[in-house]
Amino acid sequence: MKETVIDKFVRMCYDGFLQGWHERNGGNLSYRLDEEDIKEVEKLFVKEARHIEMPMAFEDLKGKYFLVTGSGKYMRNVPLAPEKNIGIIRIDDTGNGYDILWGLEDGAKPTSELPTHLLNHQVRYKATCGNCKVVYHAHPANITALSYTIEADSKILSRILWQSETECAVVFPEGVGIVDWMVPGQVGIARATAKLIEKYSAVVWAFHGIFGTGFDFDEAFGLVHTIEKASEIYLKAKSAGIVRTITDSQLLELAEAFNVKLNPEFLEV
Ligand code: 2HA
Ligand code: ZN
Repeated sequence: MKETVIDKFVRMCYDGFLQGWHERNGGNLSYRLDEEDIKEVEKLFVKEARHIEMPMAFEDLKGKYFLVTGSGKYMRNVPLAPEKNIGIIRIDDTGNGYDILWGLEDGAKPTSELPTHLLNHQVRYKATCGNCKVVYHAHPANITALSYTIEADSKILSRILWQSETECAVVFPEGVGIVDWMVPGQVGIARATAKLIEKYSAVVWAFHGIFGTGFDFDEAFGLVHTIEKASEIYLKAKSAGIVRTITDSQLLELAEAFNVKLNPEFLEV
């Protein structure tokens, strides 16, 4: 049977839980629906939608539809009752509010990180010529642990990741951004993240977790998975004692072989 867009969303939520990235109500996911997706789900829309105002306007997202996880909801429970734990919203014509068209039953609201999700969608949409549809926030242990071992510097982080697993430079040749510790769930951290997500497909939140984006669920999940794996390898190698690593000229060889352009600001050759 064909997997619907809601099925794919639910599967990603649970996949993240199985990885151990969603303790309690940690993490959240949003997906921008395209025309085809909307046709698939519009039969589910309620007649009288709940309307909610937001603390800021999202001018470029007016009229866009998003599947989102619910505030305070556990990723672990999403497959048991999608209509209670996730929902579909449509940003209204002012860009300053939204209507809940499906799900988030019993008065539930979208994720507490909605400002960061929507701002990331807005920025990434432009940066990828409309390709980016998924924004994913997770709390993987190794990425978070790694953020305690370095300054909050995107170059330092990106070089560590590129050097920790050969695949990394190919998967994120532009690097990975990092935002220093800030209070989550607020407009300030949303703006700081959006500034970096313009350049990087993923941004680490120091001492907290990561935001990863992608044109589909596989790409966004795979990106976070790759960064988490590289972080794990780095921490293991560091505790065993690093005696050598992938060199910059090897990174360049890799970039040539896989036809990607590494961010020149992060190279030292
Ligand atoms: O609980 O992950 O950042 C949701 C979060 C907040
Ligand atoms: Zn979080």
